[in-house]
Amino acid sequence: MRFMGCAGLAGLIVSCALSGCAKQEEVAIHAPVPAPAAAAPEAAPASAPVPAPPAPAPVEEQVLNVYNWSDYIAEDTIANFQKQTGIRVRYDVYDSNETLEAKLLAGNSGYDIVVPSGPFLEKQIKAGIYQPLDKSKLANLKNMNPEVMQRLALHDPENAHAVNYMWGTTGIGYNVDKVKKAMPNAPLDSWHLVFDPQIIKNFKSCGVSVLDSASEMTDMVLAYLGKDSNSQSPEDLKLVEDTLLKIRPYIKYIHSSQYIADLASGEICIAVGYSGDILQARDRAKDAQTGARIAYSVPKEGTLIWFDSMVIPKDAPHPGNAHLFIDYMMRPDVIAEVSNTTNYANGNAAATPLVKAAIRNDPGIYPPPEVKAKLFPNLADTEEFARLVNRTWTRFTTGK
Ligand code: N2P
Repeated sequence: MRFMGCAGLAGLIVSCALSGCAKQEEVAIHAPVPAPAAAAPEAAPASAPVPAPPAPAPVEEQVLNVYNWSDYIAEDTIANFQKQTGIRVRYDVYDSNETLEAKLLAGNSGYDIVVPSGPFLEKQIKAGIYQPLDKSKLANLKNMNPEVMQRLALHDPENAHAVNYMWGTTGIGYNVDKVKKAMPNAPLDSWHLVFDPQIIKNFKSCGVSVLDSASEMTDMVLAYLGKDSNSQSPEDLKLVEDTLLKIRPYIKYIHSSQYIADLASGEICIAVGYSGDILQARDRAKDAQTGARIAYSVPKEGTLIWFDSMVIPKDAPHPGNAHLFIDYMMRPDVIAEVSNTTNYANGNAAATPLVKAAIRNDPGIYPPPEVKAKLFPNLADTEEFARLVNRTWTRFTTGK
């Protein structure tokens, strides 16, 4: 598991939930700020009844616990929030919705802000684990892009709980030279590149990775097979499973964040991954001068468009600070810098002029209408279908 650098955020409170080192640090940072001592009541004559002193207003400690995707924030986003508010931030990362969900369902996560994708958000809202936003505390909501808000309302009616953080697509990252060498006429614009066993076998030795994301991978194989990507049919799922098992021998690993470093270094030559992560690999390769030329492709059969949104768990210990953070993240200058660093599009219309032209005009990041037409949303599966998908995924990951 890679995380958005403990090093990159030096000086901040960054614990490492995914590597199991969060606990000790949590103890240190969760020491509550002592509430102001209530004024001692005047000594009263023994006979008179003593009125109970008014309860002091609850004081929220100056702490915020954020759980976000890895490689998904600018270097100084958190540091600036800390500086401007005096609120100390503990920032943990995950690289799959399944990891986030397991943590939330276990209860008492201690997180104030989490960032699920649409279909997971939808299920989790229905399960009642998030609190409605207090919009009177979110003055910057006016900056949000109405089209993105509308898309999000499919998962969160009336945008009652969630504010978009970033959005993007899932597609294919590849090393231009290595892929060409392994197969000069490789179908770079098609899911055939990874899901057709006769084609993917050409890349076994240069290395192929896919996301460890059962629901997304299933949707993409359905698109490859020409089926409805949101099909809930067990027969269609059987075809997905057959396809996955046939390509399994040619997959180097199944992981949702390692591919950034490995594409950049040349360790692998193809990754099914998230748009911005793949473009981060491209930039890292340039910066480190590894010589790897990385490109991102949205397959012509179509792919997923997803929206990741900030929400506040019902049991969040610091909901007031969480609202401050969401409002801060809706500042155009703040969120534009996140896009400029991560190569993901944001849902903030007022931020667009502040996003670098190279990013704003990159069709892999802000897809033009003809690409958008090929994108489909990842809708929540029924419980029954989700169970079957998980079974398929176990067979694929174990190769049996
Ligand atoms: C960031 C990946 C976020 C996209 N590394 C997944 N929805």
